[in-house]
Amino acid sequence: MSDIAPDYRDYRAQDEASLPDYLGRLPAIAARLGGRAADWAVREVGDGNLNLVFIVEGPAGGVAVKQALPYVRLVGESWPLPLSRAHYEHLALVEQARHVPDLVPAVLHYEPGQAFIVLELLQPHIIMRRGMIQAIRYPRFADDIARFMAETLFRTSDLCLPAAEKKARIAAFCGNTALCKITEDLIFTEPYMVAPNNRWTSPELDGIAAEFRADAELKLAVSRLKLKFLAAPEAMLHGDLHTGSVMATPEQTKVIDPEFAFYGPMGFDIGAVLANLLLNYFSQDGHATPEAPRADYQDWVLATTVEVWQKFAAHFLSLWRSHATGDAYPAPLFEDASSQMRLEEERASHLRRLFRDALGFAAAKMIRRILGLAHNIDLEWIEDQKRRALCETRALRLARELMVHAADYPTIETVTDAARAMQRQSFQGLG
Ligand code: SR1
Ligand code: MG
Repeated sequence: MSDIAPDYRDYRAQDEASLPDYLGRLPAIAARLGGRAADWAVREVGDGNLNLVFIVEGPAGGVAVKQALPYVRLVGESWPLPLSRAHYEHLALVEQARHVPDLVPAVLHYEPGQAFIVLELLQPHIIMRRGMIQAIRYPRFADDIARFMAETLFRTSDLCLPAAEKKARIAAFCGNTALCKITEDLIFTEPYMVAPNNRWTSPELDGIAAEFRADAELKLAVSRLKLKFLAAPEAMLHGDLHTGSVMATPEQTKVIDPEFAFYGPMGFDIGAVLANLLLNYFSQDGHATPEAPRADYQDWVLATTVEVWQKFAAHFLSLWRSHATGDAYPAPLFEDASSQMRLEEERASHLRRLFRDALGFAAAKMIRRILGLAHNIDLEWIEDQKRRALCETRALRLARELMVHAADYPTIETVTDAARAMQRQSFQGLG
């Protein structure tokens, strides 16, 4: 593994006109598309915050091309961002494919100097967040995302890897500092201070935003989480594991976009999934109509939230029992029956700590999507501003509670019960 990012001297941002020529020079890609480059249909479809994404279709098939831009797309050229994020994304995709090849898109080609990756075209998958806004159910999701997290987190941790190998992998991702800095600022810092990037539903949320900025307990809790994010390289993280980083059909789940990958605390990825399910849960009230109520769908979202954690914990524990080949908890120390029993208790208590971390990170991710720069369309697409503010207030109130009192929520069911109770709350002037 190398941490040396490519040379970008010949980089040029592609557009719909230039891309076919470029791809035409790649024999395997040209064969996959079929016909002549001039006949390929190219659409730029990127709707994320950072990159260009093209869908290219020819007579024989299609591909997706993701290219990094030298700046943050959401903001523009005033916010430069290194092209090297494509290098880290590629490294992460390759690593993930070793453990869960069926849950990530196949990499068909990587062009280091152009910061682009050609990927299998996922059809008829859609971004799961968009599907959830339409109340589409994803019966495979809990199983799949639980396996994705358990496999990628366990197998890149000290529970599975020898120390020297683990350190080499940490080093390989060390240079992804600009992407980590986005997380450090936008998730753990700015929502709790006056910052030009922040925005929220105003004036309805002005009061709660000010309250959070003055809330010492909350700021200490989020700072503890930030320290963990900065200083706990437990495993290779996806780094941005929200429902916009999942392409799904009811039958299949694919995790995309690991450009924020680095070695960090496991709870960060798990918390991202829990947070985005909870945010969607609270947003449903804003999408419901008398003709199409969403209560049943909300039940599905919370049942899925419970399953995600439970299936993750079961899969992670089973890997730990069967594949503990790392330098942590050395096997010779735990050969006798009594030590083995204690080790099993230790595993359970480790999972309890991990759950607590995950709740804190989930809370931080809920708050940043409502008070920080980058919001979720689950909530943003609620047109009635007062209704949106009500959904957001419920999410913020639950998040504050989870972040400050994580220890009071020992099981995932206590969290979903609290979400249900919060969903019944009304707040003066909202709704
Ligand atoms: C400036 S980038 C904002 C957000 O977009 C990505 O999806 C990450 O979540 C990042 O924090
Ligand atoms: Mg992304």
